[in-house]
Amino acid sequence: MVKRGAFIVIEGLDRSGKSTQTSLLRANLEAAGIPTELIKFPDRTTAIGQMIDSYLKSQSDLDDHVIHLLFSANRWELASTIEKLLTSGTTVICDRYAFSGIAFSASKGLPYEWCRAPDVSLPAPDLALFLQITPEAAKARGGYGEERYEREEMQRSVGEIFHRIGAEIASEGVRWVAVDAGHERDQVEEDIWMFVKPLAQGVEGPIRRLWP
Ligand code: FDM
Ligand code: MG
Repeated sequence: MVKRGAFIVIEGLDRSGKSTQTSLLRANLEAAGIPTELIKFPDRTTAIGQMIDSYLKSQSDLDDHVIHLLFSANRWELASTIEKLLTSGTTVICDRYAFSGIAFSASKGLPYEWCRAPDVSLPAPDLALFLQITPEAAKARGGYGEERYEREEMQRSVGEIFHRIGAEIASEGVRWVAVDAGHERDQVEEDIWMFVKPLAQGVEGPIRRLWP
């Protein structure tokens, strides 16, 4: 049976080391000879992505429902690209995905079920890694930036909703693994590699869909 590429999602709070670790993971996969593509959500380069960027920088204001739908639309813009890559045998790493979509919008008070709806039938990851860090440790790493949502209270409630998502999707059959991101960079890199390595040679079976 021909194998397809693995779909790996990395989630976490701000300052949890997502960008560093997604780059290290890509380098490790490439060093192992695995064709790999790294996609970051939001993808701020598209027309929708530019609206999201302007909102995050507080250069524009949008209704909470509207920005939620734009984040989801931004994933839909890339969904067929992700599918093509996976089918052609490329491993895809996403830095944030639909789980961030729910965690951040539900933190603002939008109903959890409503937040899940627009992402129904997007490609589902074969593995979701959650980089776990306390808001205190994240803050100690140099503080949050200037963008919307980069505040301790917000990060705390986002973290709580991520836990709910993790429990829920694990019971639905998506592999959700929490990695302790409070460790040294090399240790976190090694822990992530331990989970990804078994998938690196490809995955059998069709691409699954959210929410399984
Ligand atoms: N974010 C990200 C959301 O609110 N919804 C989403 O669907 C996604 C993908 O955007 F605060 C939030 C999370 C974060 C902000 O993300 C920008 P980066 O990773 O800091 O660029
Ligand atoms: Mg950020």
